[in-house]
Amino acid sequence: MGKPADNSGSVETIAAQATPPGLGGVGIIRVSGPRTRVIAQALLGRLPPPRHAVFSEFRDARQAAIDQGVALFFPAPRSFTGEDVLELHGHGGPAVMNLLLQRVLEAGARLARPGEFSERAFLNGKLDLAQAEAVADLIAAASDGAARAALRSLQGVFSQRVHALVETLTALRTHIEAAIDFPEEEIDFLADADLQTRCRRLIDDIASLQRDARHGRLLHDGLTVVLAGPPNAGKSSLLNALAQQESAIVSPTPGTTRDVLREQIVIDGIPLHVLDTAGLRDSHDDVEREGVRRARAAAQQADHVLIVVDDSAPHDAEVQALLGQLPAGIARTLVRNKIDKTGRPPGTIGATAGLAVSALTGAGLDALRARLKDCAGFAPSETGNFSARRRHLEAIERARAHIDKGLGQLTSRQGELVAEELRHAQQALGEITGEFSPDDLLDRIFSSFCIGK
Ligand SMILES: Nc1nc2c(ncn2[C@@H]2O[C@H](COP(=O)(O)OP(=O)(O)OP(=O)(O)O)[C@@H](O)[C@H]2O)c(=O)[nH]1
Ligand SMILES: [Mg+2]
Repeated sequence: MGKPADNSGSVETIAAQATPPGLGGVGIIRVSGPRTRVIAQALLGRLPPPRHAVFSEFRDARQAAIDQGVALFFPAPRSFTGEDVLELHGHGGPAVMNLLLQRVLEAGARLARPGEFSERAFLNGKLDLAQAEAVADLIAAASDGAARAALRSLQGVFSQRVHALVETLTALRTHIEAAIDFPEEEIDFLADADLQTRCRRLIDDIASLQRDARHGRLLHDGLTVVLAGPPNAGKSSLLNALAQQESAIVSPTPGTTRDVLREQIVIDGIPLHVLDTAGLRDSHDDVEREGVRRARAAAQQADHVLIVVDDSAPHDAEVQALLGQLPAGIARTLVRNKIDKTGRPPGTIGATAGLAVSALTGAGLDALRARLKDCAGFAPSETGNFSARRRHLEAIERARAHIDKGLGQLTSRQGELVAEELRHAQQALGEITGEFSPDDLLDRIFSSFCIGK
């Protein structure tokens, strides 16, 4: 964690337009840092009382009015950044906003870098890292669900879950470390039934956090769906049918698609990235071989793989091979296409949970859309979601791997190794909230924000 920025004389005062550029009824310039009061004096002729809207002229260096509007002063530490903050609400035109910003810079501020306000809020302990990211995610949210989830993360729902898990981990570690300090009792300690119960709870808790975070990430990023399967099965036709446009080339020649093609589709407000790939087969053609390699790589990265087969042709060997290569965590659905040829009824097929469709006639596509939506775990009435990012998921995955490894060592009574793994798990979780954060991580996160955030 960084030190409070306002304790150091070297902290610069930053300013930026907080509202989007362009024309608007109101435009806001935000200022934060130790020179905020001086700047307020210079432009307004006085310091507004804390947290009270004051109508005022905003004046240039020669005391001529640039604009008039509302000024708001938030003294440290009760502000978004934790520093002195001034907001000038003027008229939202590019020329007037530019004049006002130039005047603030001339009075002692410098232009803020992208995300710098949020970064200061984080460094001053106003928000943790996951919450700061939620600010950006709330602003960028493309759907109602994503916005609601981001707000819940901003309010700390995600962070609290992480903290609770870190607390459980700490308690467990303390217990195990105590056992290590008394080696003659270690065996008994580690065999303790209570300890076993706590370990199981820890595993359950991290699994549930991982599930919810995955869901939160999907709300934010959308679901990546990969169409894979043997050549000529109708993958490209399905992409076109789902996207409702002729994006991919369709032809009766097997091996038509070589590059990975990507289309964004929206189902009930949920963004899906659908990827069409080359048909999987052994080929002597270099280009096609590269296409097949890319197809396999895309399937490995998917949230959901649609294994598309031609219902009128044998396909078991290819399907088994593809299934064998998919990592366990990736959802998959067998899609039997071309049922217009076989006469199979559209929709869900018995207990095998496959789906029967025809890209040609559109039969069964509604069921396919519904399946994709269900698999994403989206329920319109759900209220418990929080937003999460890929970075958070990776941290949770790492933590889970350490926990699994550590608890595995518990059975062989290796207390020190267990404690070490739990410490790593704790550190991985700490990266989510920013308790442990490599410097470059902060740069990477905040530089992706917009200026003025
Ligand atoms: N009858 C019927 N033909 C289909 C259907 N879907 C695709 N086809 C035909 O099957 C052939 C192959 O379709 P594509 O969509 O190119 O198949 P693909 O899986 O992308 O093939 P590759 O890119 O070569 O791997 C084309 O002639 C399509 O018109 C369907 O539902 N019914
Ligand atoms: Mg194709």
